[in-house]
Amino acid sequence: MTGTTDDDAIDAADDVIDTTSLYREFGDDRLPPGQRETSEFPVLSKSGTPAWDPESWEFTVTGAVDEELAFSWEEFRELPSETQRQDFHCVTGWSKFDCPFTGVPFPVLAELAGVSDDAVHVMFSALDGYTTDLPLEDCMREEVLFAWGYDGEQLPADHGGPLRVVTPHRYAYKGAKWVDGVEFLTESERGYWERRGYSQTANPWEEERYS
Ligand SMILES: Nc1nc2c(c(=O)[nH]1)N[C@H]1C(S)=C(S)[C@@H](COP(=O)(O)O)O[C@H]1N2
Ligand SMILES: [Mo]
Repeated sequence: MTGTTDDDAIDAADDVIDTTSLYREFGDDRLPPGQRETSEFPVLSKSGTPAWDPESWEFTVTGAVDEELAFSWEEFRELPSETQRQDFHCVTGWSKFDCPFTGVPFPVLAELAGVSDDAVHVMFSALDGYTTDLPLEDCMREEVLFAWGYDGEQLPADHGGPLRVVTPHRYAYKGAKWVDGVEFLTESERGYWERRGYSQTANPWEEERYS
């Protein structure tokens, strides 16, 4: 992992870590059951693409941590980042293979904040009012990225730029676009789609679509 600035977003794509074999942990096939592969990258948002201001944007880490953290956009971009080739599985039935995302692995942020022993769950929040939740152990993986880059460019706004979460081991609604906060919880809570009947665990290889 190397520190990066906006200028070397493209250089960061040079060393790509292939995480596409993580499916072997969950099933025999790279394509989860009931999914079809697409080369498109559809946009799925509950409402429109929110505006953001790099001057006032703030990302916070709160809740059951030793030290709550707040980052400006400039500070966040100085965190150690890496580029991974990842698969992306939408609960509506499409999967996109080999997505090159660049960003900060979840465990890096967790380490900086110091996660409390009684933390068991995580809630992500976003600029459009979206929230999504995951068990802590499903977040503490190198493949869960706070991604600011896609295919060597800044992440497009429709796909969650400036910053989104990606969760290649879970359906993609677990990855909050326009993420601006992560809260560590001592009890499980439900996010936007989880309150509306979607699965809390969302494992594509078990077809955990609804709860
Ligand atoms: N903030 C926010 N994040 C979100 C959503 C949303 O509406 N708002 N939609 C989710 C859903 S249902 C999916 S499938 C993916 C879609 O990401 P994409 O638009 O880049 O394909 O983002 C997820 N993250
Ligand atoms: Mo989705």
